[in-house]
Amino acid sequence: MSEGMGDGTSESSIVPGRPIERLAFSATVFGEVDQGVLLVTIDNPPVNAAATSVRAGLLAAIGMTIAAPAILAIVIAGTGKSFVGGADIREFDAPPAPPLLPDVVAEIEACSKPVVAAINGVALGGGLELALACHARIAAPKAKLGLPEVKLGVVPGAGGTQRLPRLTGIVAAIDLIGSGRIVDAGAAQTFGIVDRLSAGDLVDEARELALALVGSPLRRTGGLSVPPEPVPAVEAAEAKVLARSRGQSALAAAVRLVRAAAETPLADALAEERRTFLALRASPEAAALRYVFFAERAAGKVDGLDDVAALPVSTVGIVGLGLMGAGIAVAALEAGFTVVGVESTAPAAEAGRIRIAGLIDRAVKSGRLSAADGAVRLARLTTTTELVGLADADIVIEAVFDDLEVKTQLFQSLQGVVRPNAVLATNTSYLDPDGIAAAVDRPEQVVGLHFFSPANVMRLAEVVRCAKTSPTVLATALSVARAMGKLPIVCGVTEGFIGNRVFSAYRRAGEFLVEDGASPYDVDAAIEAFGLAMGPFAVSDLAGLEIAWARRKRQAATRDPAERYVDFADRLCEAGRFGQKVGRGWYAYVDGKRQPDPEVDQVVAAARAAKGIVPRAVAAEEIVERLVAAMAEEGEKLLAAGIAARSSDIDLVMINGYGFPAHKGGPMFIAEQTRKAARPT
Ligand code: 3H9
Repeated sequence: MSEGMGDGTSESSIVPGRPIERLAFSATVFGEVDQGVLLVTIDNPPVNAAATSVRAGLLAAIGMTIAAPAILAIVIAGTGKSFVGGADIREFDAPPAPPLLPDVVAEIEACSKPVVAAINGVALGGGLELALACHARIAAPKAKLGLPEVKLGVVPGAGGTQRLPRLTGIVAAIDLIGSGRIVDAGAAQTFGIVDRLSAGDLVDEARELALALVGSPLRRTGGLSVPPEPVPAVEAAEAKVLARSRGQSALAAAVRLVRAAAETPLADALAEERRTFLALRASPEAAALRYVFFAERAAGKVDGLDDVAALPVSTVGIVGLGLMGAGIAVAALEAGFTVVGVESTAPAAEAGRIRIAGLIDRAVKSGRLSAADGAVRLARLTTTTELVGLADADIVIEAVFDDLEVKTQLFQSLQGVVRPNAVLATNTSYLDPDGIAAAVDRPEQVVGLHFFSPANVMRLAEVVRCAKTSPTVLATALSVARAMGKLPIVCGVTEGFIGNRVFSAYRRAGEFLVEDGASPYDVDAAIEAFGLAMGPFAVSDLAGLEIAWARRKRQAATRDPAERYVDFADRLCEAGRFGQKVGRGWYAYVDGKRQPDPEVDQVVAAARAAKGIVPRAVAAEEIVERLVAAMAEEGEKLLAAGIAARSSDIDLVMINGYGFPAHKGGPMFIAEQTRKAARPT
């Protein structure tokens, strides 16, 4: 290998038609000339992020190509599963270091010789921007492409907002950049992002394509005009993105920049894109989203599982096909598992099958799934009333009524039916899974797998490591949850696990605020303006007030009399105000729409008066601060008790299970930022 890092090799060693030794343009970018084409390979594991050495290497490769008459064209490819996974996110906390990606991209586009991107795997963010600047793009069928920058609180910063719409049109670009969604190579071709899909050897085909372009005028994406589209379609695409923004700035900025592509000269629009990118990159919103990105990767690293392999799973048994069980079944079918659903009676089994088919049908009708794929999924489902139908299951997930006796009896019956190494997972929300495990002969096979409703949609799954759960069983539960598209978070045993414990503390804090003087409506409005989809009182109405009421009654005998206790929720339940399903709870529901109810204000006022509390005005900032602080305090208790492994796991639970806005980082993140800000510098 040449040691000539940074400048490749000397021109004299290049002989057309004959491969030469491997060149090193930098520590991560290598080259090889074959048939007059320089194949530039990016090798920067794990995802070939466009770190400084990659950018420097690419620039050196372009420089050498321009200077070497024997090189006719360039092909750029990545090693491993990635083309380029984007800018190096780890560099975002420091000032940008030259060479800058926009400059590298500009050099590629301006190159006098054809440059072809051979997109072998993921081409995301800056990786796709690099490809967009090439003169042609050929992708492996398994490649995935996208500009997911908004998910990190930024906009594409290396020309993506200007070059993508020149290929796809403004409407599609607003959709793709505004959602940050990733598409497969076939869809990318339909959008006009890639010119062709490789049918055989990607690099050979890219080389042929590059040679075919030699001598013809090059198609520079930045030089294309944006295809005209009807204004209403553009406005509709914009409105769709903005509706999802929940107070984030990156989405609106992305839309504004894409629209500018049709109206502003390229150089000016690129300068504006760069300014916007840099400003957003330094924003608290982007810092929070970067934290969330790395938090998700950290959550996958579970203590004690380093060298533990998951058991192979092909058949998933689900006992109980109500709303939760059906949602779990749909997610399992989507993951490719064979599913055996068990219900207690034939009509219930049939109702379960219809519910599952209905959910799949909804996905087909919305266009998210083809009818053929829907049929394939449904064909992998059987429903039965016999537990013996679970004899082949590798894992059984129970989603029956949340009652300890019902669940323990079920697990005892299951152990006589399933294979000795089958995993037994309970979806309990509040019961003690150790109690369930204690009732079976092989407690090491028992694990908690707590899904959130609707289970086919919600991304969170709490994976509960019981006292005796074996590492293999835990690894298997994690791998099944991941296959089902979930973000599994491991936690220990406590009532309500991570999420419901933190949520209860938050709801209690909401009630304290109301007792102090805020109205439930003030509390909901403040936290909704902060970014949660629904405040605690609206959520209680949706879930039904009677569940928490029953729990409070259970706990009454053991409650510390010195503990602050607010009883107006009890009064509401006594008045039959069980929430949305009965049309009255914290709110009144008129034609399905929630509205404040003076009767609730009266109940609250009476409760305050009984305690001699004179209500005071509570500002929205105080409401948000106290609600978030209550979550973080409960989180600290979970960490201290070893229920959660790291504070970022708690944030992920609240973001993915309870609608905490990801761009705020989570309650633990906010508490840490507040502590940092208070520390003397
Ligand atoms: C951008 O490009 C801005 C530009 O527009 C403008 C520039 C001027 N950087 O997810 P995995 C690490 S913004 C650094 O488990 P997978 C990750 O932390 C960027 N590190 O693998 C993990 O490390 P560890 C736009 C990165 O196979 C390891 O790689 N790009 C980056 O399931 C494996 O990650 C994106 O937003 C990165 N860009 O999925 C793409 N990406 O082993 C973000 C990953 O130490 N990345 N790492 O825990 C992804 O979506 C996925 O990682 C990917 C691979 C699909 C690439």
